Amino acid sequence: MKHYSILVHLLLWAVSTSLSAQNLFPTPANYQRNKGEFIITKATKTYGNQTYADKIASQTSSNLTQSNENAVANVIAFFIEPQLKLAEEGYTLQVKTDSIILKAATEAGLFHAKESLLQLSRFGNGKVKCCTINDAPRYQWRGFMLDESRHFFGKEKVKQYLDIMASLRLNVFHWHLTDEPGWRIEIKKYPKLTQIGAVGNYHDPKAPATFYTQEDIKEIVAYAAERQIMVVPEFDMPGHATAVCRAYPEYSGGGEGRWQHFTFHPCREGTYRFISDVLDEIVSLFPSPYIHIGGDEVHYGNQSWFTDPEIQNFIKEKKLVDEKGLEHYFLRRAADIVASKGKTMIGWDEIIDAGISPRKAVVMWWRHDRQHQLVKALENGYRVILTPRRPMYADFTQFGAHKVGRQWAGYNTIENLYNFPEPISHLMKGYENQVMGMQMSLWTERVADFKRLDFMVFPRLIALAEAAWTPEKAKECSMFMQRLPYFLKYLDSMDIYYFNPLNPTEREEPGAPEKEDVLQNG
Ligand code: TNX
Repeated sequence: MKHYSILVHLLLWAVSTSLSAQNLFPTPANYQRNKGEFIITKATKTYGNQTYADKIASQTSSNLTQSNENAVANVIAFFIEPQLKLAEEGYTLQVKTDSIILKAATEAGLFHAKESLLQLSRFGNGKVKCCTINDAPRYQWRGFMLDESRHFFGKEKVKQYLDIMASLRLNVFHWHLTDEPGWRIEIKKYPKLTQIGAVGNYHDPKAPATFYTQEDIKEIVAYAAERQIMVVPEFDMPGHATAVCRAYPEYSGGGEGRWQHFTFHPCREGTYRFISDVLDEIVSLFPSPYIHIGGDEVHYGNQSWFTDPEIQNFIKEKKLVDEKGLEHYFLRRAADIVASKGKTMIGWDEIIDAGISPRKAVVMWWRHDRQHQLVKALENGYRVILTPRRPMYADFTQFGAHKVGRQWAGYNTIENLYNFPEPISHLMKGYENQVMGMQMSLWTERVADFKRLDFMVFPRLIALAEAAWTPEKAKECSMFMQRLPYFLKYLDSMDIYYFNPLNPTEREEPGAPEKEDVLQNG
């Protein structure tokens, strides 16, 4: 009988140990539950051992959820100790009944520790169970991409998403600011980019100009940096350049019908000067070491490259063989321009074939149906970020009955995102060090308002955050789905209109303005 009760006790302890990890998104690498709890009250003191730690301490103190129970005087202390042997961005969090100690070797690590503590306090209603956490991310690149060319959402919405990203320990905001319907960033040297290029959106080509001023950009970049998030801008070229070429037709590479002005003119020096000038302003606004230059889907709109005598002569003179060779020439020039400004370029997986040195470029793998492109990128020495359409594109639907959004031999459920990248880890065997991480990407052809934006992003972004942070051995999808309501409640407090996979018919699927869907599966 005695043995039996010890066994029951042990079992209950084991269950409570794993369940009590429930209040953290993403699940930490190591969590150990200890006896007792720390009660946060008005009297709880916070302090830090140096300037940044002190700043984090005071931010925490104003954001903690307090319990209405009493507690003995207790303290929360933040330490930056550069000599600590912790992974970059790693941290430890020790909760005892009378103290909580958070430690990291870097500012990013301490910031993540703080966000963990805020979640523990929020989801525990001011009571934090005693525990020891040793945490560090699986991947250094944990990203979210938002396309604001197809539809524009503005500063306040972006800030709200940055807040949520910070809570989820996501650290890269990839900002797709230029594409066919609109150019969304003020460039002082080329005012027509915003006077003309910013007019219109995906469903209404005459919509009034919407864009970010340089002051707005600085504000967002600073807001993100405060939250340990890097903002990586994308200036898409040589395709998806329609908005630029409408404003400055002298740089247009032609194109036909619907694809008129889709590409840059690939053999005029003026084009490269223009790109370099624009990048000068972009580089001065974004401290990120990376600049995304797109490079995708050129074949949609380069019809004139095949017929224009100037372009055909250029191909012959430069011995580029054909239009593909010309595309690769363009990409090499773009890579050199970016490198000349001290930055590393990122490009979609088309760039692998352009002969750019892997020291100069990082590849975003997006064509899930072309796994060989991923393998080739790795074999050729490129660093890679994983954002394959399946399961990482949030413009795909997430539930069988949903009608608005993309599908391609299925759709992207929250579980699909959570379980990534395990289904393809065999492709990356031996090249793990070149895999920087992954991101969920939201294209907004069919997303025109906040309601639908929220619905497509959440809660899949929470699953992405855990997939990118938590080591494989600590990932468990069923447990994640059980814990999910805690975070959904937090999203409620921010008025986020999320899809609830635990009760899929609870809310209506928001629609999008009608327009013939011209997306191709290129
Ligand atoms: C492909 S992903 C694109 C985008 C579209 C998206 C829609 C990529 C590099 N190009 O221009 O918005 O599909 O899913």
